[in-house]
Amino acid sequence: MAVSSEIREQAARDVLAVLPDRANDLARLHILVNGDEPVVTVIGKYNHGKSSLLNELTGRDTFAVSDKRETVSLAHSVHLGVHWLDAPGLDADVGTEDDRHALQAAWLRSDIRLFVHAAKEGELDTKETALLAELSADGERTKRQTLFVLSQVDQLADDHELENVCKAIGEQVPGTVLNVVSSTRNRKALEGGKKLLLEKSGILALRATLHSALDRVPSARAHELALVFNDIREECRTLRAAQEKSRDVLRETQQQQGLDFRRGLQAVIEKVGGDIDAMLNALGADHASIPDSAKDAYAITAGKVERAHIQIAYSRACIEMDGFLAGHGVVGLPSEQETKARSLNSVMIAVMGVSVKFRKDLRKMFCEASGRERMQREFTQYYELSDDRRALAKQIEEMEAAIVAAQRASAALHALEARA
Ligand SMILES: Nc1nc2c(ncn2[C@@H]2O[C@H](COP(=O)(O)OP(=O)(O)O)[C@@H](O)[C@H]2O)c(=O)[nH]1
Ligand SMILES: [Mg+2]
Repeated sequence: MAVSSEIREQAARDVLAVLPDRANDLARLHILVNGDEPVVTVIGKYNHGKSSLLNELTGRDTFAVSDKRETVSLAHSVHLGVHWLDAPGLDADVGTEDDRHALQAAWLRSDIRLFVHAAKEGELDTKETALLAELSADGERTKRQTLFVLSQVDQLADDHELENVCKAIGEQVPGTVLNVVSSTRNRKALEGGKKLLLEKSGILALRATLHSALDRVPSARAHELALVFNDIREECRTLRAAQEKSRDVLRETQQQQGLDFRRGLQAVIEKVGGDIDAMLNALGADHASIPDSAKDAYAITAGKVERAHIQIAYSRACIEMDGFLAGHGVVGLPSEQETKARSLNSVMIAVMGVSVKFRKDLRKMFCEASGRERMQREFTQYYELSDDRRALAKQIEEMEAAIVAAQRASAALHALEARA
């Protein structure tokens, strides 16, 4: 059943947003979900007879044959219910960026790969053996099939030489069935009506093998479809589990830090309050309100002593609290509250003001519950607005957005799978 393109595109977008490395798998899913004709592609080096082979297999001269490198991008033809794809050669020395794209596309789209190697070249080179290993590993996973075609065998002197080549290759890729063919012989036999030569060309036998391979394509595709869905689903799930764990750890950190701050602040406020209380209790009569006269300008008066005491006690308390706040990253005002007067842009000044003159003000601020609660509340507010705390909150927010994206990917995949 064909799946609507909106569902496919949505799935691709949502999954790629969280799993960008799955682009190829998603492209493959598109093909599998669409259920188009089975795709047979040739793969191998330049001039090994790939295009000729496709022409002989289809019985039509669709694909360009040449001594020069010819197939630059993907050439394709649908014939007898099969989609035939001619890919460029995989020689790195002459390959271009376009070639690589074409090869990738051929790899992606193929259900059956005909790996073509010209007999006169003898053994496989390292590039070919590497590719075969890759094809075989992919085949194990996806059940996509690779048939080895030993081509242009008419170019060998005799059967003995053919045997030697087959033996050498057999040692390189043990257990591989070699489909021995000659496109030239096939063409000649057809043109000359030579039945024996036709048999000897190996094309008929290869066609039969290919036929059986094509019969296995539907079950292979079903296997691959389930496999790719499964892989992506699992990866989404793993990703989400990791994201949720990270978010939980971040939240826990956020909570613990907040708790530590509030407790620490409370302890500091209690301590400075206690110190001030003790200091005030130790003082004698309050002289703050006795005015100094002009004659006292250079004299130490009781009023001046009183004010000095208050100022020192206040400064000490502020320094102690400031030390605690700085240790928790609470120093400057958040940028949106800053004023032009730089010296006023500190949290301490914003909460405490610049000075205190009287005992009753000190007591109100540091010793009474309402004063302490105010400090606790206001410093905690600034703490939450500090850079580190905001960064942490932002991290949590981003992680939550990532979790939502992963959930969306899972849902989109599910929708696609339900309709596949
Ligand atoms: N002798 C011989 N030549 C072949 C055979 N198949 C292809 N060729 C020639 O090998 C050259 C390359 O063939 P082509 O199919 O274009 O190879 P491709 O580059 O792998 O697609 C051409 O000159 C073909 O005529 C074959 O079976 N026998
Ligand atoms: Mg070609």
